[in-house]
Amino acid sequence: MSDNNLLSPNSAPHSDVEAIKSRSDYLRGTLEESLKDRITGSISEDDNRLMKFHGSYMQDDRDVRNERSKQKLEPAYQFMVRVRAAGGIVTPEQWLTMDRVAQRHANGTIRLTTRQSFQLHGVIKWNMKKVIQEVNDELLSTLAACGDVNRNVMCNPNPYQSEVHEQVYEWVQKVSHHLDPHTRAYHEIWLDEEKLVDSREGDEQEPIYGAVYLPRKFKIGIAVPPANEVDVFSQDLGFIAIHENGRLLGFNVAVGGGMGMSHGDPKTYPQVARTIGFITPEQLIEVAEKTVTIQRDYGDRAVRKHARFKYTIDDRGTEWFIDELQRRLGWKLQEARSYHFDHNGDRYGWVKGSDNNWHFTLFIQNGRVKDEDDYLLMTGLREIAKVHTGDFRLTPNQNLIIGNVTSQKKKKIQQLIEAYGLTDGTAYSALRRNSMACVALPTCGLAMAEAERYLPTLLDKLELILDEAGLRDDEIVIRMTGCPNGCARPALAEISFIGKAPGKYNLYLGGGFAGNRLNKLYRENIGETEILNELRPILNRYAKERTEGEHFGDFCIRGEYVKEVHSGLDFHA
Ligand code: SRM
Ligand code: SF4
Repeated sequence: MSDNNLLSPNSAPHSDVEAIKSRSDYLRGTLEESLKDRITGSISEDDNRLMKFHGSYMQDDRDVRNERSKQKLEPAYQFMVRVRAAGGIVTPEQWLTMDRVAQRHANGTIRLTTRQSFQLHGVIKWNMKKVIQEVNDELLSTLAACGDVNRNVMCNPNPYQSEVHEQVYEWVQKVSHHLDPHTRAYHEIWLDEEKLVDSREGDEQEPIYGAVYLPRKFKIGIAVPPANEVDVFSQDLGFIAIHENGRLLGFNVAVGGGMGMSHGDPKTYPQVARTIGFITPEQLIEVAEKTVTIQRDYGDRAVRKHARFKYTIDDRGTEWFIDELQRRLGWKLQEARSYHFDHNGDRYGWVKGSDNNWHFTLFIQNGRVKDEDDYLLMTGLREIAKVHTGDFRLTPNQNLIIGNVTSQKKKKIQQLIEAYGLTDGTAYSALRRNSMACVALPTCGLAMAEAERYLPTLLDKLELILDEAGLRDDEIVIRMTGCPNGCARPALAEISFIGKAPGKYNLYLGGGFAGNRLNKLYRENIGETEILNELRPILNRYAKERTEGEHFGDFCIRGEYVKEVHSGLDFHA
């Protein structure tokens, strides 16, 4: 669409959230008072909006919602706390802190997220300050983990291409830091730091975001080909590292991806980012900053459902964006370079980096780190953290890498892995190893169906079909979310389920194996029996008729189960 006749969406009346941000005094609102209020375990709706920028959401335990309502009790209010770590890399000490905080102040589990962050669930209001302080004491932060700002910057987690990975990670940290909010509110409210600025006197400034921040969340990810674990085309702004013989030459730039949509609203859709050119490493920060400011100025502040960067780009056109970006930069992008992605899943088990350090990728079912009677995952990781001298790396597929293990330390770590039976997933089907599910029930207020708690059971049943078809070791990417917001990036999976109602899912097929193509709706609103009945014949036919190296998603298109989707604009067509 040409931009000539298009008014800035900002000329329409702004949404309520814009008003809350605007009067919040750089994210302060009445949060401090709300946290001190002893009458309720909740905070006000306005403060809850602001709380997101500080890295937390108020939730209630949906498993007990009806029961509590019958007993005329207020919902079981609790808070989810999200802790950011650029590129998902943390030290063993930071891991131990997350473990301790989870045991003492949350529900005793740690959730590794699809954006390489940590989530704690079940923190009560009275413990919020303690949690955030302990996290900050270990040099981690929750600021900007949520909210209308740049979120955790993602990066390929597996440093097997050590030199180039190190160079890329440096840029990940720099861009993440560059886009951090400047407000002192976080330090004052949570860390009891002195009020150094008088925001009312205009001393406080957000040089990149401005006083009302962005119209909506913004996400950046950097991929190092041939691996695309970060699903770079799902990002608002994606960078694809172009490297040669261990040297980073620069990045291809891709813009306007995103996964969220709403059921029954075709104006909302998932989209893949479009590649617009190549830049040198030194140009990355400037490109990121200018892109963010374009979205700040042109993103829709009236309708939040239409406020993501992908709609700004689709409404005005990629050419418009390139012109505006180059105008703000004062220089031109180079032509995009060639590269190749061959997967978006994790490489499990031990891998040796080109610097001779070792990295062990563990399979963590749907990212939930907890102890169960027969599997002491959380304890095992704690014991490893106590002796580990390398790092831990959260993967975008909700798994965990015990990273940078020296040859000398490898034996000790391997002993602990064996002592606790920690699994690299080899005992499971390749389908399960390539699976992800979002949190959904009981904590997510937007969930329409189960995801994390149900996908393992569905996989048990699908594995029987795979065994019959001889597909147990064939890699197929499968994802499930409890609603169409797309937190496990389901629109990029070869098979995906998006929750519609309790026990009911839409089934999508045909995504690209390396995260490079959207899938398409195949069946709507079906339960488990229908899911198994629908997938059995397709998997059997795939086993018999696939061509050499053909992936399941490609087969679903060749076999005419679904049409190929080239752009989110065709997703519902
Ligand atoms: Fe998400 C909202 C969990 C990654 C798209 N997401 C939520 C909330 C906070 C629900 C809410 O608004 O009340 C969920 C909290 C559930 C809970 O109880 O913990 C939630 N999102 C998650 C996590 C934890 C899923 C997981 O299982 O790992 C991921 C945390 C990421 C992080 O560490 O920062 C998570 N969310 C994503 C992703 C994937 C990604 O970023 O790579 C997406 C799709 C990509 C994208 O943004 O387009 C995603 N989440 C959403 C959306 C839809 C946004 C949209 O464009 O419409 C919402 C709803 C919203 O923002 O209004 C949402
Ligand atoms: Fe909640 Fe929906 Fe995200 Fe799942 S996809 S965590 S149900 S918002």
